[in-house]
Amino acid sequence: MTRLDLQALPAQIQQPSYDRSVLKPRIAHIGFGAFARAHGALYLHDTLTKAGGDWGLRVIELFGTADLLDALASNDHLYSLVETADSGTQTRLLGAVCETQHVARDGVAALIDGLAEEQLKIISLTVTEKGYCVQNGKLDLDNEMIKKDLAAPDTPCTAIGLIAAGLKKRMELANGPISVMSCDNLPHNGVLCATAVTEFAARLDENLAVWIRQNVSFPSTMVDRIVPALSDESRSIIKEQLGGQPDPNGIVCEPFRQWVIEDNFAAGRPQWELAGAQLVADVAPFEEMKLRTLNGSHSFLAYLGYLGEKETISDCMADPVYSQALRRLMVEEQIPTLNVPCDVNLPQYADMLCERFSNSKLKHRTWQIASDGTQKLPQRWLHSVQYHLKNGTSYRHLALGIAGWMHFVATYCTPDQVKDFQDPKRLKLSEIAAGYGMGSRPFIDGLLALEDVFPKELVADERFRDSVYAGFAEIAQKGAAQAVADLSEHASV
Ligand code: CS2
Repeated sequence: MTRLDLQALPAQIQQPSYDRSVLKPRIAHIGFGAFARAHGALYLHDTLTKAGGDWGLRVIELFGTADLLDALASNDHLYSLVETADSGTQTRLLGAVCETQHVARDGVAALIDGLAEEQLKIISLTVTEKGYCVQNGKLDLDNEMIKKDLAAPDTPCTAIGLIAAGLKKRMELANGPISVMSCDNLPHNGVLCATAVTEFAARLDENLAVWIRQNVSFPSTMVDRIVPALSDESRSIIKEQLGGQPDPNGIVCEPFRQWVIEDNFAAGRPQWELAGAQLVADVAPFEEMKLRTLNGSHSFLAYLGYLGEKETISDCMADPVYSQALRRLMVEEQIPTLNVPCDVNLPQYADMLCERFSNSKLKHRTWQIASDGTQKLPQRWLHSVQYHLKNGTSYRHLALGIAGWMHFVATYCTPDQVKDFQDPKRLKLSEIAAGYGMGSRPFIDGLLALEDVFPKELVADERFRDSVYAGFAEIAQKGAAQAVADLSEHASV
């Protein structure tokens, strides 16, 4: 395994200045993908830089192979973070991780034991929307992995099953309270995570569910940083930054970051505010703002951009047709639906998002963001559509976005491509796509009948169905790029 030669790194690369020998795993993070490496782990690193202390991070992976974690361990858990924008690039080595666990390497029993350790005070997770196995606000008992975990709770394969097993052991050992903190892009992610874990636990043992209610807090958070999946191009940027040394755990992201955390920790927390995190009583308005404006815009550009042959978000932003449509989506259709604290300046927030999306160094692929649409659409678009239907206001950008998603499904979720299509409901989607002719109303109706994506009362509204049919027909006739261009022909509301 290649080790980073710290002495040979270029002098400008900052290395951790705090005493890493005292770090203990006091936070266990499940899902150490690109985002977690560039976000939570950095906040902790910066907190340790300011205040020292022993809040170390154990990172846990439930899928894939242990290669990356092995490489991390052999580098004394150090890895590089490259923050890049058109205005410049900065690279540093992060040092908050002090332990790794991979289910395939260490065995699930070790992971469960680890979550029960008394010194551990927080379990955090980035497992994407689908990782919570929740449907319509409840634990999805039809989910195959949940069924499997409920039948064999000592060998869980889901994050929810693992957390429940760890909490059970913790209760049995009387090792005290703990917090479970979701860091995924879901509204009320703390409540959702609490629901999934507690409902799972209640099916195993009612006493465990009671213990969880009394001893475990589930703070909600709003997390934000654009971190594209690692590509060959980003690997070369990392290597170049490190003076020619590769770092398999290195990561490239934008300079911006934000973390709003509900200050509700059952067993203490690091002083993340020293690293710029906002600790608040209610995260909901921040979550809603970010999900609808940032993520909602991302999904709009992902589907309509990919269909219009734009490879990355910055390619979309470089095309005035797309960037103008995006601004109108935000200003006319998303911002009016929000209720934010009075010190948040929404027009400024929208300007900043446009600037972030235009970062041409990032190469954030539209195809990547287009993944898992069934998990993303409700919180990014559909709540806003419901607002507009109620108020009689226009939502034509949102309607075109929904139609764009439908075209994307029809085009790329066909039976011969379904295995590469990223969505937990891909089989269902491909059945719908195969069952009806492309562009037919029954195809659109088939998608609208997915009740956990499109709320029944929304689909029952004829105005909504008509707007989606119209958007779909427009894309079919003119292509996505022209349909986006024609959005500007309508008067502003
Ligand atoms: C993106 C997010 O892939 C996606 O769905 O919208 O990962 C986005 O980049 C982050 O939420 C930014 O904080």
